[in-house]
Amino acid sequence: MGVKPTVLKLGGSVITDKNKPSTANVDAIDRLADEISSAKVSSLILVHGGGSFGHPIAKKYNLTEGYGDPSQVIGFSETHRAMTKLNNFVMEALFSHNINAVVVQPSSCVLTTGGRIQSMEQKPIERMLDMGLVPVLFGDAVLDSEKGFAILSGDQLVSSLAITFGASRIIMGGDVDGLYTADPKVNASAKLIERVTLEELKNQKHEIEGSKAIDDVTGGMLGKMRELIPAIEKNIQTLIVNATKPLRVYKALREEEVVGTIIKKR
Ligand code: IP8
Repeated sequence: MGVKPTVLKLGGSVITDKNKPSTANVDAIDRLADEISSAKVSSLILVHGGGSFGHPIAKKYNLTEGYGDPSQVIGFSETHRAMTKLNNFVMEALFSHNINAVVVQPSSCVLTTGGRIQSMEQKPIERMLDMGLVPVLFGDAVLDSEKGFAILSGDQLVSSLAITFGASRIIMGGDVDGLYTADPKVNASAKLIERVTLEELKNQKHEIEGSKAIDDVTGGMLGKMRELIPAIEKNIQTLIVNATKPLRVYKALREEEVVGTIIKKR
């Protein structure tokens, strides 16, 4: 493989309206497609989350628990269908901004064991990258050798793709500016952490987890961090930016100075 790819995640909270079931934020998706197109990254893998498409349906059918009852099978199908609907919005926007994107559906090429990626069809993605195509993956319902099925998060995919394809960096586009010393909504003295090493983060994590007040806002972020640690440990620099704010993703892709949190191994 040639140039080391960049792995970009667009969070479900950015590309959907999390308060309205199955509602895409088409303006945000279009703006982000424009930013990705303008940034002209030479090798890119895109992953997006589920937001108000995948999550409510996966929850309704209790899919994270795995297969327990035949009535859940339709839930697998519906969750995947919801994700392909959301993916369509993303793909249309990418095409309209002249990005050579190709969908890679995780339900068809990833298997998990106990919810963790066990195997992923690697060759097609490798070839796509060589061809200058942009593979687009998303959090999805997948088949699991222990649980029957599982919900694979976009975050786990990001980490795994970055390691498998030797990514130079990961950019996580979410709905907050980055990691904070405390919950900025509760604690006025909370500060954005601009740079942090894995070691510092691990210590920090215990402090944060010990504080109940911070749980709500950082809970999701800590879950993300847990998934990203294996990639960061492999020296893949990770940057968290606020993708709801214009040009943050663009600047991150261009490696320009941008508000966010850079996480390095050391
Ligand atoms: O939003 C989960 O992906 P995430 C996708 O990245 C589904 O956690 C199917 C709920």
